[in-house]
Amino acid sequence: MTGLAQVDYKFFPNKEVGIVLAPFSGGQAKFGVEDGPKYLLHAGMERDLTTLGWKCSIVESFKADEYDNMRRDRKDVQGKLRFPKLVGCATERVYKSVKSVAEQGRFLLTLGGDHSIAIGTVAGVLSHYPNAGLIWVDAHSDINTMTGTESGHLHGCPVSVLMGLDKENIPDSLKWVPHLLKPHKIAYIGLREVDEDEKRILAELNIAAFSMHHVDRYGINAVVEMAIKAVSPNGDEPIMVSYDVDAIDPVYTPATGTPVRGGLSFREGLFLTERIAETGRLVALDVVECNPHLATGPDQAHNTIQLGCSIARCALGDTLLHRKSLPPKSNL
Ligand SMILES: [Mn+2]
Repeated sequence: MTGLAQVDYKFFPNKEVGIVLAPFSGGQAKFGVEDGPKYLLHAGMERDLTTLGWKCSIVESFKADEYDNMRRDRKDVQGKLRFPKLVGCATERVYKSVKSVAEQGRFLLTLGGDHSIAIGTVAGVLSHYPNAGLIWVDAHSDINTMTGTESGHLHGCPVSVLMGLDKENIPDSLKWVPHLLKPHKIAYIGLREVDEDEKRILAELNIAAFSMHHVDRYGINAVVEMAIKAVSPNGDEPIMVSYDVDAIDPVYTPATGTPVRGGLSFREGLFLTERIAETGRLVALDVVECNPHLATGPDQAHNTIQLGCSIARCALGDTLLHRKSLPPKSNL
């Protein structure tokens, strides 16, 4: 149920949200994820956010078919990397859209697209909010370097590009990316399929990484508190969430490119979003990797898209009850 948002957003007193569309699939091999934004909007996202009291504006970074020719260019490879020019072009346009929406003082909701688009969103958000912390909700750590990547798909590399790891091997097409993300300003939630080289990087850089093991051991509430604390130790910094729907168990979000069993439950996936929103410091959310065309059974596309919409609603202040329904603090 959606009613008026029950959260005060300290950075957005006017409650304006820019919905940035990033219909892009060039960071991985499967077509269809470029239709994510269209399906999410069709499912009523704008209407729901309006009900929550937000003024919505839609910003198209580019059209879904704009990169079709480049997407089919088999020569766009560099070493192991696939489609580096395409990813460089598209993510730079996402970056420009995100930066301008941030400068207008609007909450940033970016709809992907595959997770390579976060190169643009995170760079744009950190350009405007240099002290923002980033919470990366994902089954994968997406921190493969240009030489460490096994698949060569750039949706597995955005975090390393944003940090400028393995800098000398970053292709020219991604040279525009400012290396604004520091290892102590990111925390992961939901990890369960991490390459060996990535495990080494996470350990060496001492990155706050909460896998499903930690969710099992401490519970989602403790994990989300630790993640918030890790990326915003002063308790007043802006927070961005980059949410790959594959963090949630494929029972609930089956229509995604790289599903991994053993993920967050439906409620864990939404609770962490509600809790981060409750800080009043959330400034940006990505919802990525919804691929309605990968559904293999009835309701699979619908369920995945609906959960994508729910994540956005929770981020923008939807709650299960009215705030005043909470018992007084002394009774908690
Ligand atoms: Mn991802």
